[in-house]
Amino acid sequence: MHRPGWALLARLARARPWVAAQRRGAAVRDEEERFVFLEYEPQPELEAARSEAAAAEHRRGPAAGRERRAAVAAPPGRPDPAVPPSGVSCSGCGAELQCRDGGEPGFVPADKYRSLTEGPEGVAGLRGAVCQRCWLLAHHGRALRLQLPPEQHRQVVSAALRRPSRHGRGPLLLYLLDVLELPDPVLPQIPALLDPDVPAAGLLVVGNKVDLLPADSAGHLGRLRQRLEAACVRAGLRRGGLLVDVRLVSAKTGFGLEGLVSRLQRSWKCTGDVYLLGATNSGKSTLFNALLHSDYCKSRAPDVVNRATVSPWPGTTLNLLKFPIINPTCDRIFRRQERLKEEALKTEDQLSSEEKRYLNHLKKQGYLVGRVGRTFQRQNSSPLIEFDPDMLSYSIDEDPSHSHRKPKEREEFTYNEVKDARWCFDTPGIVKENCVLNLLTEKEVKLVMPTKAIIPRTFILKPGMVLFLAALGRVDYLQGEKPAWFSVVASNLLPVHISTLSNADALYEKHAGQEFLKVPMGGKERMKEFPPLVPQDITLKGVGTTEAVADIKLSSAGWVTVTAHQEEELLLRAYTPRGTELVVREPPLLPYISSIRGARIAGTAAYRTKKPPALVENLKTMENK
Ligand SMILES: Nc1nc2c(ncn2[C@@H]2O[C@H](COP(=O)(O)OP(=O)(O)OP(=O)(O)O)[C@@H](O)[C@H]2O)c(=O)[nH]1
Ligand SMILES: [Mg+2]
Repeated sequence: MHRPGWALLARLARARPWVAAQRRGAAVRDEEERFVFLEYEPQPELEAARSEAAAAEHRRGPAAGRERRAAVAAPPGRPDPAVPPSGVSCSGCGAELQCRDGGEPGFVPADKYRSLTEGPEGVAGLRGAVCQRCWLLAHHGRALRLQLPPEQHRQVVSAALRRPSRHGRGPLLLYLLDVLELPDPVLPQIPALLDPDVPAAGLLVVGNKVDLLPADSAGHLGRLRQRLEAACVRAGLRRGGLLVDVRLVSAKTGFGLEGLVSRLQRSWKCTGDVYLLGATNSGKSTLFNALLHSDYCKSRAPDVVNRATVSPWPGTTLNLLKFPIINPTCDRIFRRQERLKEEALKTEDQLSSEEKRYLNHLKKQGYLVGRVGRTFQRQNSSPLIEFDPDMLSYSIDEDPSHSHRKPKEREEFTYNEVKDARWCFDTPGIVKENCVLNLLTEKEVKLVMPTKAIIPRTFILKPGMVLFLAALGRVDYLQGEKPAWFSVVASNLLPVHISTLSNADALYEKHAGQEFLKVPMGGKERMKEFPPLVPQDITLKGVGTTEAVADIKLSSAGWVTVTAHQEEELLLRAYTPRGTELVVREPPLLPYISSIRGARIAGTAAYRTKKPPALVENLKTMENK
């Protein structure tokens, strides 16, 4: 499969990011080119996980994808079918805890279940516990195949929104979407989820994960906001006055969250319940956790309510989770404003070493970072959210199948604290149909879902050249007069290959399922069950060499932004796996993305990559964007 000398080139690539592409490109010009850059090399733990998965796949032999997912992490604990369901919810995913059936949501191994319920409290002893699935997701990053059917997710959400309004006011809907997924396929479905007899008080659409996208020019956030507004208009949400605002945030790095809290407190105070809605994986639980550690919740809530389970695997949350919202009295708003003013005057140097460390950690993760503090908190609590949402999504630290220890004593809300409380609810995501993630195994999902700031990769292609994004997407440049620029915006862990029309089919045939194209993984057997790539012809007219004309979105695997000479007509053919959606996004999300590049790598179609620096809001050093 590999040419002689490949190992040496890979080593060189680690030493100097661009060398592999350069040397290999020079050697095999007119054949396929593989672009390996230092920043695209998997992290050691991911690589270890990948090899472990590959070895396991190999040992296991042929199996249907769905079975394979289940087999990856078979539940180790024993069930006891005689014990009735508990009526207590898992604090990570919301499913009802039970020990009857290891294949159903909310399962806790029977031994563990008994140890938690044998005290005087009975089943109440389960409060604060998590199911085995949440435990495996959080501690081992393993996904049990315990997803609800897509229709059930929708029913849970719809039933919650149709509950009679409690405080004489309908709920506020906080619809969260992943900006990388624009146009969000679930956004137009919101009206159908609502009951005309329980009118919502308003809809706030929040574009999440902005930390992943580099600023392609000044004002890029303003443009992203416009794209978000346009998506809302297309989804018919401007009609009827339901939509009140659109905002951009990063639930993971905190960017925009203080602004969101202020907006919520200003407009809704504490008049009704708030529901976090959205497609699976849009980041609802990550936002729930961030708000739980902000000025938005009652000061004791973080001591009583556990963090929701967060994972890159779609369909993590299975039922409602909630925390009580604080009443933003005049005094509280005043104290909060004072804190925000004080914090905005600080420079990075004035932060504590702990804060600095945490900030630097976030700056490595994303391009946009925000500091989320707490004004109303108990003395012993920490002033900042200090957790990595991917690694420490909740705090249960024992193995539910083996430990008999009870979790540490939990605090409870008093009657007065909850009797008139308004709640913020996390909800199960609405499943995206035609999404490539639905076809992938858990290891593959981890490579495809971008977790760190995306570094754009730009190539200059002539007609007759082909670009592969792993084995999940392909773009052929069929006809045009001049070369055009193709910028890949996708997880840094997915490889990009450049080939020619005459070699492309053979390349895919030979390497799909193998390490060379990386995803899917599992060799020929895996590819037997994986849908073939299907083509769609696209014609575009260039608008200039600095501004892109369109994004070709290859389902949820990422997209390719095309920049071409003005008036230049291009005929392209783009491919995604059968059953997944290919979208041509015009205008593109980041029209100037091709400018984020270094010098051309001699003898290849690639440019060196550039990673713009991260920006921190609420700090004196933050540039005004
Ligand atoms: N970079 C980045 N990643 C995020 C952000 N928000 C969430 N994620 C990641 O996206 C993945 C899904 O996050 P969740 O919070 O579990 O998403 P969800 O909407 O609750 O998903 P379901 O429960 O499946 O509906 C996780 O890997 C998160 O770490 C964000 O603002 N930026
Ligand atoms: Mg969730």
